[in-house]
Amino acid sequence: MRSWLTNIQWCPGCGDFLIIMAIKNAFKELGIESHQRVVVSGVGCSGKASQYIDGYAAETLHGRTLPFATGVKITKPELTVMAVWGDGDGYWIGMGHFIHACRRDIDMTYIVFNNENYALTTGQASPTTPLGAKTKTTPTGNTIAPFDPVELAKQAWCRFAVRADSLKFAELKQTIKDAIQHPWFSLIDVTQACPSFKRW
Ligand SMILES: Cc1ncc(C[n+]2csc(CCOP(=O)(O)OP(=O)(O)O)c2C)c(N)n1
Ligand code: SF4
Ligand SMILES: [Mg+2]
Repeated sequence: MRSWLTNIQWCPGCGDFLIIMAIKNAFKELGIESHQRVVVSGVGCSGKASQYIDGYAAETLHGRTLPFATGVKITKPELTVMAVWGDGDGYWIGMGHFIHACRRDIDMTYIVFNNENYALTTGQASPTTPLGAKTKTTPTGNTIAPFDPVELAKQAWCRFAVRADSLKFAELKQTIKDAIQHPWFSLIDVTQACPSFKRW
């Protein structure tokens, strides 16, 4: 059998590796088998995550992960539903879906791979790029203040909204397990390395 690593398309040192290993371990430790779960992703480097995790999967449109995942949960409530996407995907084009998913509070785990840039399209500024950061679209430094997605989720009535760091692997895995077991909507905003474009 071919390893999932055979076709991996991420750069060496990418934080995405750690996040999907934490997800895989969380599923394993909770005893949630591949036929009992679905990972829905968007478009971006992060969007490839759904291809690399065994089980049902869908790589959907940029910004539309949450509506797709919502439809899956409504029609197949017995499945454990996880939505994964990037900061550009989830916090810009998908922002409206994010707020209303918090309000609807349907049971799913929403993990944002937050590398603070649009990585697949080679490093443009995103809604979480820090002030002053130099990117392809902010060559003299970002002048638009980033927002705090965890605080925004709480304002939209999300009862499980936390930040995690992919480098703190054990904590991240435990947070994912807690989020999966939370019977409503949960957000985990995961800080991750992007050695190719995040140089701040
Ligand atoms: C509707 C639409 N708009 C724009 C794009 C181009 N596009 C593909 S990936 C991407 C950025 C992804 O950034 P992010 O969501 O942060 O994911 P990352 O690659 O950083 O993991 C964009 C703008 C697209 N595929 N579809
Ligand atoms: S561009 Fe960045 S986020 Fe994308 S695979 Fe490479 S290191 Fe990872
Ligand atoms: Mg990104």
